[in-house]
Amino acid sequence: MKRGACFLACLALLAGCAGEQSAFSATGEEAISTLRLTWILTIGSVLVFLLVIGALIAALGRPGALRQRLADPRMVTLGGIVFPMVVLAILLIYSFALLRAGPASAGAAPLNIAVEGKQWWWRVTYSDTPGGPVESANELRIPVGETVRLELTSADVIHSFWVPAYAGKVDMIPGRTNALTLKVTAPGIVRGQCTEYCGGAHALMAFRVIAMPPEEFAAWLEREAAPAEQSLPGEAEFLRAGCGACHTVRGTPAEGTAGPELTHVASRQTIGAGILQTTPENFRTWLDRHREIKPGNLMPEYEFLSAAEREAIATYLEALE
Ligand code: HEC
Ligand SMILES: [Cu+2]
Repeated sequence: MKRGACFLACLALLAGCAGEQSAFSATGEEAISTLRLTWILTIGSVLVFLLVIGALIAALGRPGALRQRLADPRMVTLGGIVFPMVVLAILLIYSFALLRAGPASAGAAPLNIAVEGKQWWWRVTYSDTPGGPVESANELRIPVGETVRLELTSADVIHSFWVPAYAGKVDMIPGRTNALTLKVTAPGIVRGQCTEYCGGAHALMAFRVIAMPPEEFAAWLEREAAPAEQSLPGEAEFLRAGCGACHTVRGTPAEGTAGPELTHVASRQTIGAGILQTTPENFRTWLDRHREIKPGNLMPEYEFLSAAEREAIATYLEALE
């Protein structure tokens, strides 16, 4: 009974290892090779452990031919010195080769995307776009099968960029630009998370990475580069409330940069850096209760707005596709 419960508890724990934010569901080249190394090391060390324990049991057992052979000095040299040296040397060389820094595939120029960590969200800039850089936030879209070079920086304190399904984590350090090269092998949506404590809302600083077929990515980027539709209902209320002091909606006078850019916020998957699903309802929830949902975040509260103004602003946000 007790053992059954333990087993179930272990299963529940293991379930946490799979899914959208897991190094065990690797689809990026770097994560795939790291996972392979993990399995080789894990299985290899279990085998060696069993071998040693087996020899120990044999040596402790009744005298016999096997025990005689284990006591042979040559066995000590072979099993105790040569065997570990050979195994460790092979593993060392293999892991050096695996972890060698550099682009996943030389040749074709990588696609450059800048990601800036900020308390407590991510600014994402597609630098190589024909019409000039295109800014977005809290969501990274990349083409499958192409080499993508991320330039990781920080606007304030140290953050760390980690998408377990794609690659190892890289710190974002003020005053430095760290590069991370990604090459993703399959389309899909995975989750990433800040992994360096960066203050109050650190645990609520997540993002999505969406790997898309290259044609879809190109079409998406073209749409993303376009300005927002002009004079949408609620635009006037949005501007009057002062949201433009911190947020940009391209094509309108809103040109602030202290908060995430909102030109196409309704076509992103989440609001609040991976915290709320993007739905019409959740734009209202964010406006009304963002301090409750994401304590400490740097957007001011807007309780002084009338219900009608909030409704108009939420309707506007919803239309920013
Ligand atoms: C003082 C600057 C400031 C002002 C003014 C401001 N915001 Fe924000 N806003 C932020 C910051 C900072 C964030 C990021 C919060 C976080 O996720 O940590 C944010 C996040 C958001 C988000 C979520 C975006 C995303 O991609 O996650 C929306 C939507 C939003 N603000 C709408 C508004 C609206 C509407 C107004 C006006 C009523 C407004 N903001 C006024 C700073 C501001
Ligand atoms: Cu953090």
